[in-house]
Amino acid sequence: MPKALITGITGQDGSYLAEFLLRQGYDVVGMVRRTSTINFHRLMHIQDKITLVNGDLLDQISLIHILEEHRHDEIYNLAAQSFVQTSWTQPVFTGEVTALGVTRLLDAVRIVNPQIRFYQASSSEMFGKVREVPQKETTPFYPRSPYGVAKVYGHWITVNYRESYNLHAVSGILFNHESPRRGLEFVTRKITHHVAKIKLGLAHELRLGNLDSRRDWGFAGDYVDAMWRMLQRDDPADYVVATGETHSVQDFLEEAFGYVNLDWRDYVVQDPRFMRPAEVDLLVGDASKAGRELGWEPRVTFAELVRMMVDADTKMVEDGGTPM
Ligand code: NDP
Ligand code: GDR
Repeated sequence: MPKALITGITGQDGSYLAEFLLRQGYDVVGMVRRTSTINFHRLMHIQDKITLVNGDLLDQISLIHILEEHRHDEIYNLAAQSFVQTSWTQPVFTGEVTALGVTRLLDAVRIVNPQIRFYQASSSEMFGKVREVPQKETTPFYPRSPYGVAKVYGHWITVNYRESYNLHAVSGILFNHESPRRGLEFVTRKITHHVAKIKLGLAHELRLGNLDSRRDWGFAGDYVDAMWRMLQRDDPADYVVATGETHSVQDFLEEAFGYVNLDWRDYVVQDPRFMRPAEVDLLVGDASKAGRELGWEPRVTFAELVRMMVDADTKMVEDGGTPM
């Protein structure tokens, strides 16, 4: 039975990847950091099938101990301070976790067992002020946030450890991917959660920032499959994972409100608090290398994704449940 470690298992992608690896017959170990309240709500349905261990990307000793104790075949490094807006107010912390955290983990791999295959969660945010459209593996980076800058570091240190120490370390440059398990602060989930509350009469407005920015939005469940495929190849390489379609925040609003027969213009208020000091205006990825070499392609369309999220939020709000 292959054994995998997932850092960031309590997050959106971590929960989908854990489910995916369990279906592939893996022994799944998830690293969680110590918190005063338990935040395993995305994992509750599979908690008895996985092993959770304590560790933190800020503490390299904890990483070395985990690798020594569990002897993994694969590591998926999904842990990060992943909210772009917060990276302006906590730039140093973001750098410690999202940039230097990658080095701490890579170096633990080098020390404990350089045979472990390593996946780094790189991001389309690295393209920032885009140098070409669509963006592919060879497109130069121009990050526009402390988060994007930290991810560029994480990306290059992964490439560097592959080239310096011959590690099987790969970097997946994933474009935005969403789901009913997306954090409530990200724009897609913020919209679908508000649509559900407005429809049910529990909210009356939605305050947002820039409605013109365009993103390449896919479904998280499709994207974790690409992560796994990257580690199954004997020849480590980096891949862009995207749908190849781009939509504005306003398109997302139209699709989500329209689905429940409401007009978004009646509810959305633009609020400077949600504007960013520097914006990424347009992202759209070219995932043809992943298609060719990994046999990967996205399955869920933009409209299906929006509807899936609105349906899930409506059910959750109706049931009075806790957000995933
Ligand atoms: P989430 O924000 O949902 O999850 C982040 C995870 O990282 C959480 O489990 C969090 O733990 C954990 N974490 C944060 N800091 C630390 C730390 N110091 N030590 C250990 N764990 C920590 O992110 P997603 O699931 O959306 O994304 C997964 C990864 O992919 C991230 O690296 C993100 O930057 C990257 N990415 C995401 C994209 C997307 O569209 N979703 C696109 C491209 C890249 P806790 O629950 O305790 O906070
Ligand atoms: P992003 O996602 O920054 O692309 O990072 P987010 O959903 O936060 O923003 C997308 C776009 O929507 C605009 N926007 C708002 N965003 C938020 N969060 N809240 C608002 O009220 C709002 N109004 C407008 C933003 O300005 C932006 O243009 C995500 C994260 O998952 C990263 O970790 C990941 O690396 C990238 O996607 C790819």
